[in-house]
Amino acid sequence: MKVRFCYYFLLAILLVSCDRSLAPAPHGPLPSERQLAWHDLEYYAFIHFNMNTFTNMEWGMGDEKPEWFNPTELDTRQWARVAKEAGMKGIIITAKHHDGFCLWPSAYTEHSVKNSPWRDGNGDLLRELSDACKEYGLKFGVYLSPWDRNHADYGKPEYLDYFRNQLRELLTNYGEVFEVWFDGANGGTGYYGGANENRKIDNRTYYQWDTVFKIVRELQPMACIFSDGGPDVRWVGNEEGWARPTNWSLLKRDDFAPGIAENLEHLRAGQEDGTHWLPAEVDVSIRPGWYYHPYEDHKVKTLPQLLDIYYHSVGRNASLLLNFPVDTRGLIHENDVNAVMKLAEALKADFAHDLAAGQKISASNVRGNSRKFKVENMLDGKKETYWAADDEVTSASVTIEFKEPTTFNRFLVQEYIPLGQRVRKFRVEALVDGNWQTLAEETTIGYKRILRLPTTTATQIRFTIDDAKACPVIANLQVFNAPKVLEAPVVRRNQAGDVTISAGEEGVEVYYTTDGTDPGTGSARYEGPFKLDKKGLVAAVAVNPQSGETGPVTRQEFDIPSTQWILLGEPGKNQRASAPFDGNPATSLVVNQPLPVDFIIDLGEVVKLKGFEYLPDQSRYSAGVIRNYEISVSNDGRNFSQPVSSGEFGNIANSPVWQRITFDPVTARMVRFRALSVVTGSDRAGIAEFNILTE
Ligand code: FUL
Repeated sequence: MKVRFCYYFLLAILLVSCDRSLAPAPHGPLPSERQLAWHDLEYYAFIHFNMNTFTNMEWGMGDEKPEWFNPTELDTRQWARVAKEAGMKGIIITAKHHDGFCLWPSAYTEHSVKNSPWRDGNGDLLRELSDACKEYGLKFGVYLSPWDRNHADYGKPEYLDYFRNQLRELLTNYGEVFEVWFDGANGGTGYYGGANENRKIDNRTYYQWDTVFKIVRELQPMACIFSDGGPDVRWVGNEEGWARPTNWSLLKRDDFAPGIAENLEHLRAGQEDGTHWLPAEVDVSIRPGWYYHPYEDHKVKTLPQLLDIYYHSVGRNASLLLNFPVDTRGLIHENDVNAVMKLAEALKADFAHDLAAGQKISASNVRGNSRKFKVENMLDGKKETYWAADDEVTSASVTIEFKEPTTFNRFLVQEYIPLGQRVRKFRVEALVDGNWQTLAEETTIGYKRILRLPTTTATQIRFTIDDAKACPVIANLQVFNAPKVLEAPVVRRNQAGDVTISAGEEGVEVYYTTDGTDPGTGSARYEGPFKLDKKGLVAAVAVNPQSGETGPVTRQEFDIPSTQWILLGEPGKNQRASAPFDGNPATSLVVNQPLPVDFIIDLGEVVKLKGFEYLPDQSRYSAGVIRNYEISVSNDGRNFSQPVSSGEFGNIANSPVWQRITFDPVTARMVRFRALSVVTGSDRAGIAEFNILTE
């Protein structure tokens, strides 16, 4: 009996030790509980709102007066509503930026809202925002700039107490904080309590980061700490809105420190052999600047740009921290609201219907043939269940068989990251008319990877992991058919008279007319540039070839082409002399000459002029924006008429958009566009585009 018992006991032990249904062992650095919670957020808002909003700056010097901070309609509930409706999960606010002004009545400085006229000095913006976040079910996070250009002690050990005290205030008084944001900009010129000097610090040692991190852990154990090198969330190495397609949530963390971003490439792609779990956060503003500037009201990112940002961040194993530069009223500007809502709608449509759900799925290997790790786990919508392969298997295929031919263009896959990031290389293929076609060959997956694929109709889809650091563990797989983005096409004509039309989305067809009629699928289909060497109107529309759906129509008028035009005189000697006539708003001619500056254009023929159009430089910090102008004409380029038009481009500093001026018709061959003055902050005159209007 005893022998028998021993026999069964040993057999049981043997079976358990061979039981392939045991979960795979974790591989490599693993995410902490707080990092796992953070991964789930994916998309949240940044708000840059502080003293810079009122000084129209990006970085204040620290000598600003608290009285200047005076929002007239501040409403943090509007911010929270917008973030919530946009599908975001939280808000991080610039509690203190580099200029040192505090949005909360800190007990440790006078440089705060308590000395501002806002709410008669009784306001606490962090209180209002944290309350609004609670009301709307959003997480709340704080940006506390280590660099403080206001504080007299910055650079000395005394400042560290101040900094830590402020951190304690932020982490004690406003409920749960999900992320603490430490920016990398550190040390330099500043006001520093009136010293007005340049103070350099050693980023690695000055702040004694370990002590700072301990405070965060003590007061907010679930808060993730962001900086160039974490320790919980890393900067992605650019502020343009993208991570690399290969993106490991791993980094050799000890090689990095806040403010020391020596190797941007590693921040962008992570490190396969990283020593710590350190996922990337993509921070980017919905406008060119982080802070509000009225002159950027027309520079809010477009839907195609925002979609690219989403797919290049959330779609590449990073989170997306999208910034709203709240305006001087204290509201998210209407243009920004429209843009982010368009993005929300588009994302909703992209992921509306999972085509993989409920389909037949099989795998080349299932761990221990166990039900626990069955391949169907990838389709069950639960993040705790996953498909896993046997330990020795580092390449495997999963095939989905559709009940009927199915059209798709998005592929979404997620590793089960509590066990580590494993996949090095994978591929997606489709069975189209009986033949396997490769749609994508990619590298890492991580928490989430979303591929934008060419629209394909197939009976099967095959996901193959070609290489992994350890057996694959995949939690989720989804397939979608995202509708085409049908934006109003951009129609341009270059100096040669060639018209190009772009719809900003692959796989969309464009139709156009040149006779003023409405464009549609019955009109000419745009296949490439075409000539328009006279006055004309191009009307264009984008069409989804699958559904026949059409987008908004663009109607672009063109006057006589600039083919013969020559810029005479000094500005004409500049190499970019053709930039004002090249039909490309992204190129400009900016002239380094004292005002007034004359731009004399020989049109090459005598025309009847009745006006002109001017577009100033469109780069982030618009250069040479002309405010006051004068137009004269001539037939020989030497003797010019009295001005046929002169005046001011109203509000051009704040709104550097197309200006259209008309005047009584006059016949001439030469036009002199004289820049009399430029907007404040500019000492040069420039032109991105110049058109004339003829009778
Ligand atoms: C940068 C800062 O210097 C900017 O002003 C902004 O706050 C951005 C998010 O981080 O490095």
